[in-house]
Amino acid sequence: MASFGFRYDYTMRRLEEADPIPKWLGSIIEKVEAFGGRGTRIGQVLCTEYDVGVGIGWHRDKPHFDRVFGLSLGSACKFRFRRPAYTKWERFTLEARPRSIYMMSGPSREVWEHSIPAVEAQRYSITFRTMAAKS
Ligand SMILES: O=C(O)CCC(=O)C(=O)O
Repeated sequence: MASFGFRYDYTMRRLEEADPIPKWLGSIIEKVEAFGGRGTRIGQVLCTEYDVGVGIGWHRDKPHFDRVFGLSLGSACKFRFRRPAYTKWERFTLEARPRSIYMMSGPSREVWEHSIPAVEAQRYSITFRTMAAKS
């Protein structure tokens, strides 16, 4: 896992500056920003490798970030969402195909949690985040 721009320090529970976003990501970021529409400025990038059997548990991304874009590479994965619905969970699963991108914004960021079950084949993701406005 490698963070660029900023990284969230789980021990200090705060955002820290990380290495600058590498130049080779520049043309991909341009495409992500175009996909995000006017005013989209990516401030943080996270590159993640999922070995066979590795996934990620239920969570929402930190509030320091606003929108999250995820580029899937390698194998496909089930990108699961859940939100509380009375005594149960309402669920939704997105098939994140290789070379596809998803965007999480609004309720998918702030209300729904997401997780990825253990992958059956190597997967990589590059996630791109815009920064939340400082309050
Ligand atoms: O690998 C991904 O596409 C998403 C990873 C994730 O859940 C996250 O960065 O919050």
